[in-house]
Amino acid sequence: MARLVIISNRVPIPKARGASAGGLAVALRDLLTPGTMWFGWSGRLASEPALEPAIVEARGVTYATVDLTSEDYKGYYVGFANGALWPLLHFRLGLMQFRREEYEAYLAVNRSFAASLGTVLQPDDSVWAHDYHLIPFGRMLREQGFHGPLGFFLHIPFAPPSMMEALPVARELIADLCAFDLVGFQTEEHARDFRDCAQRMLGAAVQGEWVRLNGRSMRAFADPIGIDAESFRQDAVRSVNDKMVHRVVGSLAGRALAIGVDRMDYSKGLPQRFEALARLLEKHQEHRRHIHFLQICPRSREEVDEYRKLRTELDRLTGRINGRFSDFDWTPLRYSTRTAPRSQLAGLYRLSRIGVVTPLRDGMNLVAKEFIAAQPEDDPGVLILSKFAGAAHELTEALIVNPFDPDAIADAMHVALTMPAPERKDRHAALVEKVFRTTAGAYCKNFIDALSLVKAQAAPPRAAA
Ligand code: GDG
Repeated sequence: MARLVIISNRVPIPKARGASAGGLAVALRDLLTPGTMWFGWSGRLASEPALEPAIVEARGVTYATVDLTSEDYKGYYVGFANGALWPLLHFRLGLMQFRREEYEAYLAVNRSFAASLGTVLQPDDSVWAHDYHLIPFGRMLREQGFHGPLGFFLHIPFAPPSMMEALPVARELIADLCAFDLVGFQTEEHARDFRDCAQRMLGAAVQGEWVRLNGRSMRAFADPIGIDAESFRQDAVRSVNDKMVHRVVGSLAGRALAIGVDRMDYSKGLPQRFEALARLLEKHQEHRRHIHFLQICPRSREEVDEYRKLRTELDRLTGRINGRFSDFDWTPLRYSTRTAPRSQLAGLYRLSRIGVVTPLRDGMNLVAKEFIAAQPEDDPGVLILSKFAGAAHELTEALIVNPFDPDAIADAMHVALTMPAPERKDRHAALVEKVFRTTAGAYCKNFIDALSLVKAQAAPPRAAA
């Protein structure tokens, strides 16, 4: 295929200090072969951003970035993307704040991204845009006369028509998605919800994965994201030599470790999870003094009010639970808002008897896959997984729970703590096989293969309607 140009909100230039801990940078690492370009926001604010992107070359990859003004950042990123789209697509209508001027800023930033990219784009490039910040980007690039293959992947869930209707500009956004040639979702459920929206809200014709609107066809399909399972496993094995991991082993004094790792986000079900620990210690008192729960929870999006509120709530819950159950030499809940280095994280997963992954709604959730890849095969831990994470569609041998039900999570923790080794090994073997099959590399290859075929496939007579 011709040169690949990746577009995302943030561009993780190698060695940038304070690089994001988010899932996207981790998952796309495999795509960065020499010749590729990655375009997006630099992460910097400027009073008058230049049209032409700043270029950095690293290991054969070109990183092209533009700055934003602080007004654009507030309207586009804090406002429409994270104040309206993120809650809506995570089924939290009550948290959605729609302001028309923020939507206008979102459109304006997408338009200026398309104009900036236009200065370095070549006609035979293939373009792959990522995530909810960039839904109108494809249409805008088309309006500038770009005719090459144009793909989009949504990392977060999609919502059914009954929920999408609540967003006053939903029709515009769904039409924008139809301007891409290929749109990927984490699960078939999300892809189907999108096709239903196109059909019911715009009158598009849908046949299988194909959507036809205003005389052009596009494909909406499921392409579940994964991790680089082998390198993660190796990091986990090597981490036995890490000093911090050693210190944690010492501090456990033979007690079981349960671990949660999440950006601090209201979609991750953290208060319910903390509550579940309290229920476990109430209902199954034999586990008192025998378990430590470690929640690693890097702070995130603190410009958005709801995230600050969540932090206050978690601080309060931590104090309440530890105040109630701690002994002078034992604290049940360890909670850190620091970002752990990746190798330490892998080591901490490996030590853990339970991985607790209980988002209220999640596109995929890579932590679930990382936990599985990191476990020792001869004595593996148990994954507790929300039925509303995309990962639950694949990782069916985990203990699947309803994340809104702290008692159910507590019961699953009890089952995990008492599960006999043969059952743990059987479940783990099945899960490992899946995590090593649906890797980040497989995800990228699926998408790129589909993108290279989509224009030919969309031509009549194979197109729907
Ligand atoms: C979005 C979607 C989808 C977390 N804390 C630390 C740390 N992390 C890493 C994890 C994992 C990544 O961040 C988080 O990825 P998730 O998939 O769990 O969640 P989101 O950030 O919400 O990502 C999600 C994903 O995009 C990919 O498509 O799965 O559904 O919401 O890799 O390990 N990494 C380090 N230290 C930390 O403290 N090093």
